[in-house]
Amino acid sequence: MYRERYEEWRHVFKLDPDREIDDAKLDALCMSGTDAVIVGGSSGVTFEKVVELLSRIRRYEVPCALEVSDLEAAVPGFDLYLIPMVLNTARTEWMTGKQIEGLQAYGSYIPWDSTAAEGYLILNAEAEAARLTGADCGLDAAAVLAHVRLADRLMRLPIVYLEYSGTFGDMELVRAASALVTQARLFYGGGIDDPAKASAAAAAAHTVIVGNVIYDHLEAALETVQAVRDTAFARV
Ligand code: 1GP
Repeated sequence: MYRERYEEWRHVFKLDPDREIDDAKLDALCMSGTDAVIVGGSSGVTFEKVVELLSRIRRYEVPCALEVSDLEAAVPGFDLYLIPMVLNTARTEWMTGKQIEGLQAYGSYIPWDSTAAEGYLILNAEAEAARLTGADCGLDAAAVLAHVRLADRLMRLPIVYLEYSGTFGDMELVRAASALVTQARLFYGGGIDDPAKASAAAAAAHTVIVGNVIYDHLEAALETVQAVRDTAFARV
């Protein structure tokens, strides 16, 4: 089932198909000991770019997931498909609209055993994803936690993703969200650019996602793997 594919993940690298990465760097990432690679990005993601990146990652054993943000770029052959549903936007196309379009077009072909929805909360107003989706990033802690309950309890989404892409988030809030979920796995992503931040996020969330620093400072990105490995999730 789909949950088995990610329930042990603690550290994940997220690669953007719209950004270049050379073979040596990709080799270092895929051989780093990370639990998985997610392919995903907010803009400029095309079928061709996703196919190209997948075929390069497939030289390695590391599990590879596709975060489907654009129907045109839904490429077969991944171990897991993650479908974001943005919970903190009034623009319903990002919550259910694009998903329904996808189901109408490809409903019979979707590999349900390897497909999971992510209840997405975008919390950095400067992030490309926030601009694109019109996310309300001004939520206070109580509102964030209400969204987490909406995802975990009411909607029973298997993953809740606190997305601070581009900035390091509020770890106290992440910890509170992790404490609240009952069946969902809590993903955290945003601004992890050194081992200390990776470790703090790993204590607060079930799974930490490392993105941008891959392109800015590969050595620091690689160091986050061990930092997460050395950190226990701190149950509260
Ligand atoms: C982006 O959550 C990921 O979707 C990781 O964020 O790029 O800031 O590391 P960063």
